[in-house]
Amino acid sequence: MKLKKVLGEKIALRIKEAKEFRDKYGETVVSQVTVNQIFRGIRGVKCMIWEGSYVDPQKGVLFRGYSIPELREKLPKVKEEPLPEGLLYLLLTGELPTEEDVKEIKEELAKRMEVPDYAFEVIKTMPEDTAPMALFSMAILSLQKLSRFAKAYDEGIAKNVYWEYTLEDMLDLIAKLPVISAFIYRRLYKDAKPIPPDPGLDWAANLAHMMGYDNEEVYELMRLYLVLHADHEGGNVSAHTGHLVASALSDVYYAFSAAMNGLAGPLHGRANMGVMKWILEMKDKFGGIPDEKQVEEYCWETLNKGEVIPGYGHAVLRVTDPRYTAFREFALKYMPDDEIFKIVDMLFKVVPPILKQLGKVADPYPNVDAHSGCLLYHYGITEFPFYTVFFGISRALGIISQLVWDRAFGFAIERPKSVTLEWLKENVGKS
Ligand code: HAX
Repeated sequence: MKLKKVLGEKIALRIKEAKEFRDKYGETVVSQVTVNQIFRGIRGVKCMIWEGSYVDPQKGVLFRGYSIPELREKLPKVKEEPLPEGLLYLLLTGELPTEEDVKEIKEELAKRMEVPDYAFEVIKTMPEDTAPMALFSMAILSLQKLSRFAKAYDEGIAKNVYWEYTLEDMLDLIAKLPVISAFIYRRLYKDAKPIPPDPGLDWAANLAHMMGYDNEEVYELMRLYLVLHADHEGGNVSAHTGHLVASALSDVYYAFSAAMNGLAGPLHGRANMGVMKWILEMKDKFGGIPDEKQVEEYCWETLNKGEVIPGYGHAVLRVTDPRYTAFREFALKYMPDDEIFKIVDMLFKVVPPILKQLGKVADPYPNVDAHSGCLLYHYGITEFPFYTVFFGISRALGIISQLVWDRAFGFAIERPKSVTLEWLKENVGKS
């Protein structure tokens, strides 16, 4: 595999670079923690290496330094939207892929798509009203016995080859995610008959195909969707969870399944479902597309109930999320007259001034979740509890490629220090 060779060279260089840096600055302070940060999600404390992406409050996410518009332009494509296979190459190696590199990853994934029956049995055994994300996480965990890293570790391997087995696990698992997700989708919402993958299709288009959506526009949407959600640096709940669990040398299956449990939360990946539910309730309330005044009234009603406006705000961003903008461009091109898109667009105008008026919201602008759902809904994928699964499939690219780097860097098991309120009172209150 050329990918493995290139990555091996990059890793050797990067480890040397990191060592030299640590030799020089190892004891230098990077971040301090205030009492408020301890109580508010350790927000902003710099304490982790995450190579694939960085979120700039003003520019949004940068994947290995490339912005979303740059990626849409520079990554290899089938039609107009970038291929996630190319992004995976970039996330792992830091280099833009050639068409050949993408072809190699596409072929590797196609070879590894087969899912053992027991994973499907796990899904089938569960009640049909089980949350799709719970099924997704369980199915991933059920595959753990496939881990090549876990097997090799038990047999005894040197630390400097951990990353090679993690890379194999990564490709194995990423290849299978569309297959198990489509199986969950068809079991919960369609006739429960699985549609076999088409090895000629790319990873994203195959997902749409196996779900039952054979339409070039849906293929394009999936490519864009799976690229845009792939990574958002390391501190968000799912990424950090994956990194934390893997720091115990738990393999990719354990770590990514755990990450998905975090993604399922309403303040994280479930927000895309929350947005659609909220918009459809608004539409019902006003008996069709509301006007701007009604949208405003609905927003205040939500806020006065003590709820958040879903899809707005962000822990790091301070501008409209460029992923939102990319989806907006897609909607303007393919579905400018869609009713839900019109409401989404109205919210874009109405919500930021309202959130600014509240005075406490750090980022009054839309995040990716404010837009993603309406595109899926337009193509008939109306089962919005499933939307977080799409997010999860995509996030595998960012989280698991970092786990390969975690193993390459040989990071230690994570163990921050917790304290009691009494400790704080005694040690901080007295100073
Ligand atoms: N509506 C109403 N109030 C909001 C708000 C919103 N959309 N966003 C933030 N606030 C409130 C917070 O609840 C907080 O209020 P309290 O002090 O009373 O608790 C205050 O503004 C300050 O919060 P913040 O510093 O601006 O935001 P946080 O970093 O704490 O939280 C969140 C970031 C994304 C969790 C938050 O903006 C939110 O709840 N947004 C709505 C849900 C959402 O869209 N989540 C998806 C985010 C993207 C993502 O991770 N996707 O996976």
